[in-house]
Amino acid sequence: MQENGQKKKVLYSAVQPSGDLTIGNYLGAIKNWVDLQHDYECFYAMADMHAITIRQDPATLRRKTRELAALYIACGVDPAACALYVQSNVSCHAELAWVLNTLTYVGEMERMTQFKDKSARHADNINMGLMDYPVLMAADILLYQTDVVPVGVDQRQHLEITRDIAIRFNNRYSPTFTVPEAVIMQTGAKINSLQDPTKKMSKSDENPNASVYMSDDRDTVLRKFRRAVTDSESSVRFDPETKPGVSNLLTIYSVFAGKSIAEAEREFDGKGYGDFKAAVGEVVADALTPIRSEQERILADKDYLDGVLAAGAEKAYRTARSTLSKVYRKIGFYRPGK
Ligand code: ATP
Ligand code: LTN
Repeated sequence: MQENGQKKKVLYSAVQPSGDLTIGNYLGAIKNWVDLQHDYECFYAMADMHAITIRQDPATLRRKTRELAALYIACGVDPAACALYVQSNVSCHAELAWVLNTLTYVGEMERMTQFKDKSARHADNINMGLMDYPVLMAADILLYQTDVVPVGVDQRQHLEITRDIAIRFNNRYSPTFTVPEAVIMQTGAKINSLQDPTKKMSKSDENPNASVYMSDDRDTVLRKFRRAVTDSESSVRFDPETKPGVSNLLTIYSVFAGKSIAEAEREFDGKGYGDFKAAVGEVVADALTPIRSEQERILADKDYLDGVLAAGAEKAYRTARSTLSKVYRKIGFYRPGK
């Protein structure tokens, strides 16, 4: 409940526990979660069921899931205010996905950009799960009667199909699901690669110098920024068209330093790229160091972390099961004694 007695709106988001998170994931997703967590009723998941659509080593997946949970908390996600949980711990996700599959057409899934990209990158493993990825994502979101979903631009198409499926179900049966809205953040919505600044920074980039990972130590962060691709001029100016490298660095600097782009431009007026890149590296390293040590502290306290995840799953389950029971009733599944 809010102070004015109104029920808070529901916010849902998730990240896959595959690969190491980059500062792009942090600025595009987790940082926004922290900023929004007290204004909404929040559900934040580790999407391990989505992660297995690409082949994963079991021990690594388990470790990455815990590390991601600890990272969320280290970044400021408050487990007392939000339901922080592992997707596979709440069986309703798989159950609703099955039902929604019967309202989704194969042609719609074949047209999804991410499916086409990932099919090309993993041509030896184009499994049904990869194609069904958006339906599982729709189930995640719709189970919680979600109003808003903060994601990066790359997820916009999945949000559109989630809305279509919700509307389709509501029309075929009766109003059941809230139709969610995507919230795409402005600054930091897209952080680009340090090596090819026309391309998004991605945790699966093969060039380790292209991405700054949340787990990178100070020296690595400073080195990666020192090597970042810029241009042949020497003026620190924001102009994504003609100066993508410098503009990307200015964006990163402005969000980490909490300054506007204009302030950042003024600060580096007349300075060379060497000084500029060193300053960006410093501000990022200063922000990541305490997050990393906090993450290590949380990971060392297994009882605490397991307690948070068990409580999160229980809270999520209560809401999810209530939606799923309604769905089962509406589609005509028989329950003895009901
Ligand atoms: P992959 O490279 O494995 O596809 P990814 O780095 O794109 O992964 P996801 O797990 O697909 O990461 O995305 C998690 C969240 O982070 C999503 O909300 C996504 O939009 C956001 N995100 C990912 N990369 C960036 C980026 N470079 N800038 C801003 N947001 C990003
Ligand atoms: N596909 C998303 C992760 C994800 C998600 C969700 C995001 C799984 N389920 C529900 C928002 C809402 C990604 O970030 N790649």
